[in-house]
Amino acid sequence: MNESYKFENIPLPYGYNGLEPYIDGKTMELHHGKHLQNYINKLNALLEPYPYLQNKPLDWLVKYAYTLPEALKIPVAQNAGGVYNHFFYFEELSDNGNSEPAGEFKEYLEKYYPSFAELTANLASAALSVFGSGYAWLAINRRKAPVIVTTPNQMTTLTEDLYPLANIDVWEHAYYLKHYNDRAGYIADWFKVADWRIIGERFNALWQ
Ligand code: MN3
Repeated sequence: MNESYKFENIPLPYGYNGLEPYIDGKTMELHHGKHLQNYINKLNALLEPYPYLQNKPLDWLVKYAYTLPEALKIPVAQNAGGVYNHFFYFEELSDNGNSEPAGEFKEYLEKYYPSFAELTANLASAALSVFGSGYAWLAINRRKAPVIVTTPNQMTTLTEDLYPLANIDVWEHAYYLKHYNDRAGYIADWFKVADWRIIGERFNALWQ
């Protein structure tokens, strides 16, 4: 996530219909083309009058938004968070079907979770527990242990010094057209399209 101003949307590595039947094409089209694009447009507009912020990478803006001038703090946190969280979310999904952790990532997780099913059950339970809009995350803490946490709205884990591996967007715009109020059904479907090979690459990149 080293991009900086002027931010542009990243094309999906799969078609809008690529995640069906788990996540429908219309939801993906609106989520990527409208919701994410709106965060990108707002972030660019916020940074446009501030050249000294235009070379800051996205993860810096997310992490240090609250050090910015008063008028920028909250809107930059919200919109940089919205861009970061969605780039992260769309990147980890794939049309290659279900997959599980492999290699060193699998061995690492096995030290902390008796089974992959237990990890996914805990992550699903966290996603279900989010009150209102937000995310559930699998992240790595400073002791290099995995943690499952939730964040409200467009907050990230970076401000907590937790390095994210995966996030489940549980804003209603992520699922309402297909799943209506059935968040649990959407979460189960998220696991059908989450690509643990990509999540494992994020894990590997943390130690380099
Ligand atoms: Mn979203």
